[in-house]
Order: sequence, then structure tokens, then C-alpha cells
Amino acid sequence: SFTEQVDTNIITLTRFLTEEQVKHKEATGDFTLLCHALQFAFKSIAYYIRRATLVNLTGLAGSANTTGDEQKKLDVISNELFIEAMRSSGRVALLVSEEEENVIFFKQGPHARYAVACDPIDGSSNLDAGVSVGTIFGIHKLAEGSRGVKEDILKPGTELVAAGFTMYGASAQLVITMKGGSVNGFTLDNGLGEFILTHPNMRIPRKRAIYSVNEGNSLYWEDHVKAYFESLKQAQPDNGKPYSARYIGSMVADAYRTLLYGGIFAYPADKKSPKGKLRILYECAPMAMVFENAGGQAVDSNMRRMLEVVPQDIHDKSGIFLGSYDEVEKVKEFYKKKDELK
Ligand code: P6P
Repeated sequence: SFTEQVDTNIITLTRFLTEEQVKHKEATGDFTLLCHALQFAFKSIAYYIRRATLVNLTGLAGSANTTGDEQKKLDVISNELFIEAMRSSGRVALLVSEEEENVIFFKQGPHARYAVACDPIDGSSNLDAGVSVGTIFGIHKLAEGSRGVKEDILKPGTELVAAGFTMYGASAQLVITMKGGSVNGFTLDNGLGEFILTHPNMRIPRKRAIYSVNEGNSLYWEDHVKAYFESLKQAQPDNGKPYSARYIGSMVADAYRTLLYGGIFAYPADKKSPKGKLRILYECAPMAMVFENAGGQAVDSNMRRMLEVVPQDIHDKSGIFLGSYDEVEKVKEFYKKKDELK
């Protein structure tokens, strides 16, 4: 019959968040409301990106952001959208955005118990080329009694209450994980305007012969990093084949592929970027939480667990190796030999 054919077990993000909330008796609903504001922001950004080329939003806005890159109109719109969505939720005391030099403090009431870090449009330099870009976010809870100060967000990723990203590709894909929880993927149904659970309990393959790094930086890499990537290009003992290379240059797209297929993504600290390029609060730590909760690993250039790295300031950067459990173990093997490999 018809009902047997139709998959009626459609779980929307809204239903998923409510089911999560009722699992925690002490839940006030504040976190759920914050997540509704997040999903509103993602839907709105997805809308603008889908129309970007049509309404010529991809030109330069003429202003430059704190990190000096030329700001594209979509960066500006997405950043403002995200800020307003967080402010109007009434649950966010402070926000760190890649596009804002300083912390944004919202004048809020007692319900504002969260600090949010975000990169509203990560990979925006690829926008004009139609490459998938994304929003990356991390959510911290304020310390007891705090009204919201910078220190509330300068914490290790182990204290994140939730993190994830939305990739704006053929359809918008949201990946979200909560502290100690699983990783769940949702696909935006543009017709309904609903995120539908399409990838429940995502688990990254334990290993996969795919590496994702900007080889154009190899001149600046440390010797053990060069030796590691060279080793991937040799015939591997298990099947006699070298690894495949896949690099998009948009972290959300490279991370999403690595999460689905397995492999290793890396942006090592090097002579050109001694502290690395990717930012801890809104690129490295949220991705590290997603990958760990999916059974993978994330370490910095000194092989420290990324989630234990504590940023000193809001735009601090780090080297990062992110991916399948066994693939990160291989990096550690080369790191151990670093003094021999000089
Ligand atoms: P490169 C995009 O600008 C970004 O911040 C990340 O999304 C991406 O992984 C990285 O930089 C790409 O950097 O130096 O390889 O162009």
C-alpha cells in the first residue's frame, strides 16, 4: 500500500532538538531556542548563497575584515544575519565572529547563558567559483554566575556544549554534535524550509587512503611533515597503491568529505604560518569535536589533542591534522621520528 512505500519516519531538526531536550529533565529550553536561532541563520544564509550570482552578490563589498581579506558582500550579509539571529534569540551573552575584530557582547537578561563562536562564511574566497562554502560554529556555556566575559569563550574545546557546521553545496548540509553525543547530519529541503535528518549517527571510517592538504605549502613544511606526506605517495604495503589527493581549499567542504569517506585533512603550522592558518575557536575546535564524536581524531602540529588546546585570544590559530583515527596515528609516528628526520 502507499503508506508502506512512503518513509514516514521523517525527523526534522526541530523534532530532533525537542527530543534531545526532553532527554534532559533539567533542560530549560534555552539551548533549544539557541539552536532554533542557529537553524534560522543557516536557512537565511543558504537562501542568499543560492541567489548570490543571480543578484550579483559575489562582487567585492569594498570593505576589508579584521584579517585583511577583501570582504565579499555575502560575508557582510551572512555575518550581520548571524549576529542578529544570535542577538534576537535572547540566549547568547557574547559572540565571536571571524568577521569581527572584537567580541560582540549582547545586552541580555538572565536567559543569555551561552557564548557562540562562528565563521559565518568559511572559504569565502572560493565563492565566485561556485565552490561549497560553509558556516562553522561552536557553543560554550557561561561559567556559573558569569554575566558574559571574554574568558567564557577562551576555553578548551573539551568544554564545548555543541559544535558543527553547515555546508552550502547543492543543498545545505548541517552537521551537528553535542557534548558526549553522536554526530548527526541534516539536509535542507528548500521546498519545506526544513532540515531533515539524512545522516543519523555519522561514524568516520577508521582509515582511508585519501589525503587533503595544500601541497603548495610543502616548501615551508617541517621535515617530518614532508616525510609523512611523501610516504603517502608511495605504494602502500596493504595494496601497493599510493593515496589519492583531494583538496578543495574550503575547510567545510574538505572536512565534510573526510568525515563521510575517511582520510586525513591537514593544515600544518609551517615556516610561513608558524602558528598555523586555521583559527582555533571557530574552525579547529568545532571540527575537532565533530570528528572525535564520529570516532576520528584531531591534533595540532605538536600532536596535542586539539580539544585540549586553550586559545589565548579569540582569533588565535593552530596547525591541525583532522581525520580517520588510524590516519592521525600515522602522523604521530612521523612526529615521533622528527629529530631523526631533520
Ligand atoms: P589555503 C579558507 O580561506 C580557509 O580559511 C579554509 O576554509 C581552508 O581550509 C583554508 O583557508 C585554505 O587555505 O592556504 O590552502 O588557500
